[in-house]
Amino acid sequence: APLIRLEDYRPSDWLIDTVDLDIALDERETRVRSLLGLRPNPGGQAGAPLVLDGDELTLANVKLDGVALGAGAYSVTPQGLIIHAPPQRGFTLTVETVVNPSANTKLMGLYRSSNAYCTQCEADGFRRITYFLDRPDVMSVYTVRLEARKAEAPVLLSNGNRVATGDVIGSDRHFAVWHDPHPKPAYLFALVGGALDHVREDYVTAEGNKVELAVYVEPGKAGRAGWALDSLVRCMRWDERVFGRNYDLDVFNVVAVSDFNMGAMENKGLNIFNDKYVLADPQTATDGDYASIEAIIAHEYFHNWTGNRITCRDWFQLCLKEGLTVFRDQEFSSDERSRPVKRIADVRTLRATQFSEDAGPLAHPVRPRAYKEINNFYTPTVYEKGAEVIRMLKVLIGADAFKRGMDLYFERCDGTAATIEEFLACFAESSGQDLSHFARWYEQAGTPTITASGRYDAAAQTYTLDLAQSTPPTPGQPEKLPVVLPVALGLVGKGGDLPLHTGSNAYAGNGVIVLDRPSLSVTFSDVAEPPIPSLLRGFSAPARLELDLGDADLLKLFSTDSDSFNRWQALQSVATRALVETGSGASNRVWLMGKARELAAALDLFLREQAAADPAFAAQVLRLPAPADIAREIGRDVDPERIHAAHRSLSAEIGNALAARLATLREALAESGPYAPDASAAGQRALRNEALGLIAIGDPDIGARLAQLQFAGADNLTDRLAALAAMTLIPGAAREELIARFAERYASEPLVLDKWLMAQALIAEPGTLDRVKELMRHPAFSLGNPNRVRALIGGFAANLTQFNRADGAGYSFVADIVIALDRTNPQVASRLLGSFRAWRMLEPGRRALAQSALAMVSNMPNLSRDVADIAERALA
Ligand code: HT7
Ligand code: ZN
Repeated sequence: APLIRLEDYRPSDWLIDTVDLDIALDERETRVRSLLGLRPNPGGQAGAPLVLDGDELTLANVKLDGVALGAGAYSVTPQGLIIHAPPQRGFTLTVETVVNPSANTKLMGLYRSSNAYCTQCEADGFRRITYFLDRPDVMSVYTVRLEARKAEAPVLLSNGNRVATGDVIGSDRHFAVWHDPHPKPAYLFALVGGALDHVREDYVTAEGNKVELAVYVEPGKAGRAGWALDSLVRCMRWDERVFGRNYDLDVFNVVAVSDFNMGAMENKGLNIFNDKYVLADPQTATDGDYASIEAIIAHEYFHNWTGNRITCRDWFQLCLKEGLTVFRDQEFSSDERSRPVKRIADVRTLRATQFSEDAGPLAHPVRPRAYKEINNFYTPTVYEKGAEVIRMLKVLIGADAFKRGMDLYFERCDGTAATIEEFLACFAESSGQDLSHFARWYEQAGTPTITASGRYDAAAQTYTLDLAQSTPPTPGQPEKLPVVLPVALGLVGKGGDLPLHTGSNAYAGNGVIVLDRPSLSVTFSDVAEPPIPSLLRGFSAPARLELDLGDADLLKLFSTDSDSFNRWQALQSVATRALVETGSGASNRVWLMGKARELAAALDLFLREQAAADPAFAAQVLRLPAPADIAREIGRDVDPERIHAAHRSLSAEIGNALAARLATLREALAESGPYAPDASAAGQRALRNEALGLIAIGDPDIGARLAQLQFAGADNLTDRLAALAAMTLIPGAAREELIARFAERYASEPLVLDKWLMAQALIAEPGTLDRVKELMRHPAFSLGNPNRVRALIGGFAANLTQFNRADGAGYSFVADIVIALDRTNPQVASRLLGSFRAWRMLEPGRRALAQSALAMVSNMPNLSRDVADIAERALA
């Protein structure tokens, strides 16, 4: 496949001002008539042919200004339709194509999910519906007439406002016409047709416009759509209040479908969701699901301004909409819930997904410079690191200048397909700062390491902090330059934060040092006592921190730091160090037990004095770094079994040492009253269930008894699933029995059974591979549904010890599935192949086996572009 490069961007030679679509839905032969209003682009190349994109289409006929084109006037290729000598003026092109939605297993373009018709057009699925200039900088006004059998599809939805409906006289069919007045790129087009139930609510914007909101779901599931609708209303108000953004159509529809490649899609006025991120009730959704639904509903809604009104000039600018919109959804959730707890959860995700991507062969800049398959660039780097870049920008220029910059961006770029340069220019203007160095964050891949050490001079009453940065090489970028790192800090004395006085011009004045060069020293004066530095507060930059602080100082920060994030981080750092030492073989189990006792003592005090005040925070504190985090920290010659053993020993020792405290805590937190999904009740459950996990590792007998009791007595899925998860840690007949009971109870709930599949796929025991193979034959599993694949096979690929089995059987199994899946759904296959991203850091035996599994995939004939691209880059 050709490499597409940012530097080769050229404006389109043609523009499409209007699109009139007439779509007659049929399971196997959907007819699409498209009338395009075209004109030459003054910024393009005059006299150029018209090259329309197309993929797997059957062309029925093509007319120019209403006249059928002769055979020599156009060519059809597997990639599209070329009109050789179009008139150099405005004209219309009518193109009729036929597509087969039932045969579309790639879930891109028009496809069937359950019994409904739906579409997914980002990034390049529209060309699978009709021939088009399928690029984001071609923006058009759409009018869409949908027609279908009334019985099959009583609901017909598209973008914009509904302008007409009616019956097709003399037939069993009906139609609806939708008009979207906002010009948009083709990737935001959507349609839905089917027999769907819905819940609805009227909404009046801050500007006084009435909007009909609705959430559509499969028949019988409307009772589970309320939380999504409620979340929608709350995020709409929030966007008005915080970003001054009002909604701009008369309707806003959300549709949940059960076959979807990603989480959701922000099609203008018609968001289409993976039903996992819409459906919720206490019996079938966990607290985590409620939080994800709230966040993803908000994310897609926020795209209406950051993505739709202002879209991307080209796909290299993907972070312009995704990074910014993730930032916006994170802020919304922080305001709705607990800001520190949300930040901790986001940083855990960032480290687990983005830091590991950055450390391996698939590392790439937030704005990549080249790609073969854009669908492989919907990555944690573009999304999560992209959001971190916006967060740093806000810290660097301050909240006021950030707000003015956003306002300027909305005003200046509204209705355009914009670039990162145009975005940054708004903040340079609003802040008066030169952001050219900051812009390096978009170009340079890799996670910087900040090295910090401090010196106290008692006689001079000064404290000097030496900071340095370095970024390891990444593919295609062997040499790295310094980036702009805002380091939020405090100097913690016995009675709390000491005042910060310094003449250094690296100090921004708001508790932030700007480390924008290879190294710098900052001296603080009037420091009356030796402080403990608390650095990178709130995780002010997406970097690794190497700080020369002993465990005793870190444990002091854990108990006294005024920054909640760094309190949590301090304890994590002590645990990480202990696990890295033992997991890399540098220290033994006896040494680890000493560390476990130190950690347990600190945790005991914390739980006694503070857990009740903020259970959600306490739950985060109790959750140790995951084995995969430790593997990443070790970084080379990783032995997953040794890390797992260390992790288990540490958890067991802490669980044992805290057994009495954890039991008391669980009783104090016992559920009173019916389930409520709010953050406070969820925080209590989170703490109770973290405690259960630790108890179960420490004392399997007590753990099993508590888990069984909890399973039997729970009135909600969160507690039942936590009981199941605790039992998966304890091999034996009782575990198998609970697994069977869970499956019976939820036999008709695919989304719940996904969690059941995943819980089993994550069991860190040698029998898991056989169990997973067996589960592939379970009626709950299907290779055709992305959620099922992600739960069972994706879960297995995330199982550090079993995916990385010493005999390589885990690699071969996943590789075989990637190859099988590639024939039907290349996007899901290539994401699964991404599980190999950390193979180079493994010890030599596993490394060789992983490499040959990757090579086996890479050598398969007829691979999709998606899978070939990942295999090639992973092996490079
Ligand atoms: N913007 C959406 C991306 C998306 C997507 C991309 C490729 C293939 C399928 C897809 N479904 C959704 C999701 C979002 O970030 O909001
Ligand atoms: Zn998005």
